[in-house]
Amino acid sequence: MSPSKSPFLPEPYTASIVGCPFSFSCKTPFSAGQRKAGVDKGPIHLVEAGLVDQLTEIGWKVKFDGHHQFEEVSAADDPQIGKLRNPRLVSRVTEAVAKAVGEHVQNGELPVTLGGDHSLAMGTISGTLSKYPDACVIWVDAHADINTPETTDSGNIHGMPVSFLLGLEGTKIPEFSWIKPLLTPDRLVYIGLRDIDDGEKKILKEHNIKAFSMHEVDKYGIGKVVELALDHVNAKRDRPIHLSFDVDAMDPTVAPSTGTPVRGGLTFREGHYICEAVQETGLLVAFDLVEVNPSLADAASVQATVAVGCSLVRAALGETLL
Ligand SMILES: [Mn+2]
Repeated sequence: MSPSKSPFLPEPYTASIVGCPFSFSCKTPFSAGQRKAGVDKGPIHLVEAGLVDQLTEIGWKVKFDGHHQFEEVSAADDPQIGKLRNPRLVSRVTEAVAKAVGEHVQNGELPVTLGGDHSLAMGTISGTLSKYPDACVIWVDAHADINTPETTDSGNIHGMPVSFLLGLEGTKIPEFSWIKPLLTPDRLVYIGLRDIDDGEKKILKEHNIKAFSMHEVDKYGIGKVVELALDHVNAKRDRPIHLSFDVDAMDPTVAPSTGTPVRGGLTFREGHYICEAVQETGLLVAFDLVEVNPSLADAASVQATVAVGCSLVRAALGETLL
């Protein structure tokens, strides 16, 4: 019951919880005046469920200074840029998250970011790359989140963070110029995909991005998939790893309370295995658990999703079964 030896983190191992109770998604198109970003209580629920004590029990020093406070940008001051919805708000919040995560990694801490929607990864991964520019990213998700401002249908930025991190065509938007596109396609790998837009499929192919969909999880088993994923982004097992885990990668029967559930997802054990195997490498330097959204289901489903969320974080930080 303790974290693996890390070549990157000084002892005592310290986890810093970055709680981001915010969601920028808009389900239906509406005019700028009516637009409203939603508060997403997922991170608050995870902390209230005892996550800080749980991580302390498995050997971490845990820092948690309360949930992240967000700057307000009124909808009237934040009209669409092209198709992008809430662009200034998302940019400002994710830039602040990048700063917070960047400070934690500079301090030798492992940031555990709880979200909130996956646009937050623009911030978390930028923060990680500010200290570890050669870090690789394992993105566990039902969705690829790699639309560009040009390929997106919805305009929701939570479907685009990866394209900004890679600096793909169409992402050079002045409001997001703070993002340094340090990530390269060869240092990114997906696990769990099953709901990919046509435009995204094209991007994955064009940039030769390695992705293990649920088809490969079925075909090879999760053990082999994680090994192949690590071989791809981290062949020598010497690069820092940023694990960005969208709870919607899990099957909706396991984690029902999330913004965009897609059936046919990871089982409880498959999700945990990914976290355990990454932890075993000793190379984890940052972890995101996002899209736990308790406003979207009945009380029992919310409780189940929050419990799975806490359990995945524990697995990523070194809770072992034996
Ligand atoms: Mn996602």
